[in-house]
Amino acid sequence: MLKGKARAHTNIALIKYWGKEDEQLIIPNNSSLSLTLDAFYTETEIYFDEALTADIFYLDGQLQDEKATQKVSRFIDLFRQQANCSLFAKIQSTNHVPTAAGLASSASGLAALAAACNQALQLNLSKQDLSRFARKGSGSACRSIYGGFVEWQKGTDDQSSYAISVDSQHFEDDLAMIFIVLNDQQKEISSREGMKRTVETSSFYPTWLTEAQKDLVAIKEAIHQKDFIRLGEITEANGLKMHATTLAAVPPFTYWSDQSLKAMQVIRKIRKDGRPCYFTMDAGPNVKVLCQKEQVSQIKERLAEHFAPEQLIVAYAGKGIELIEMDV
Ligand code: 2P0
Repeated sequence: MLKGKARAHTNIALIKYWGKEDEQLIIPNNSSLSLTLDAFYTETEIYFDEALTADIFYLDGQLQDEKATQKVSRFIDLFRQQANCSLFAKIQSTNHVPTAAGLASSASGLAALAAACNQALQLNLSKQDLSRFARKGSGSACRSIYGGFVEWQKGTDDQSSYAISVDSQHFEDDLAMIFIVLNDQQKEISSREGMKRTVETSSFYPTWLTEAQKDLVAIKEAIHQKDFIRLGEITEANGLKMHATTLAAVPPFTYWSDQSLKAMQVIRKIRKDGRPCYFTMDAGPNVKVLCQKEQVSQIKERLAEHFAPEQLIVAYAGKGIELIEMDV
């Protein structure tokens, strides 16, 4: 039996990945930049075993159906091919999320699975190759290989599209992200479906691509200078531009709910009152607030005037993938 176990943390993009050049290989149309966080992570163990006659996949202790298992099987096939291995596998994956708030992430899940496969099949893949493999499971997963600030360089093909660690002189250690959990959205459009529709139909999409490129250059400069205000301004503006593309899609859609808009207003007000904080959103209604570590308790106190304590989750910069020793 071959076995491996790994942990990966989720990441939140400050410069968003939005749209694919190649849907099969998951080559993005724009480079992105994220912060890996400590509060949400996935631990995955995998056993390749001669005794198995099919792959079996448990998520949070629950045996998964054929559709979910097939998705995981196809991803593991990439590693089986590389290792010339034909064994079936048992996969046990656990998402560690502070509340049952729908924050489980494909980024940490696919990154942990990639690292577990790498260990079990003794492939000795470099971080760069592991990032390439994780990318083919879910784009944002390629960034969860590393801790702190991470840039996914879009590249042009399978070999050249991967994430790298951004040298920040530990700037990330000064930062925090407060999650405002809002589960009031009516209908989910997956990010995969949302970005596809935007690429194909949104008249704003070409502008998004030129703006994302400029924002990436500017945010790397802000990180280099450890300029929090600039970092926050670019983050907030870039997220808004991504979300603007969905309004010009055909048919139009938005991930924002009335509660998301309320959260944005509250954050602007806190900022106006002299506490620097900036929001960003992904393919759902939750709002994430980027702030400095030293300001977390005051900002959280202000947010608590509008949101219940269980809706507010504080995260700090997190680590990249870690291998975990197995007892058996
Ligand atoms: C991001 N998102 O950069 C962007 C911003 C959502 C909004 O990456 O299709 O699950 O598996 O590559 O990585 C979420 O999309 O999509 C995402 P696929 P993924 O974080």
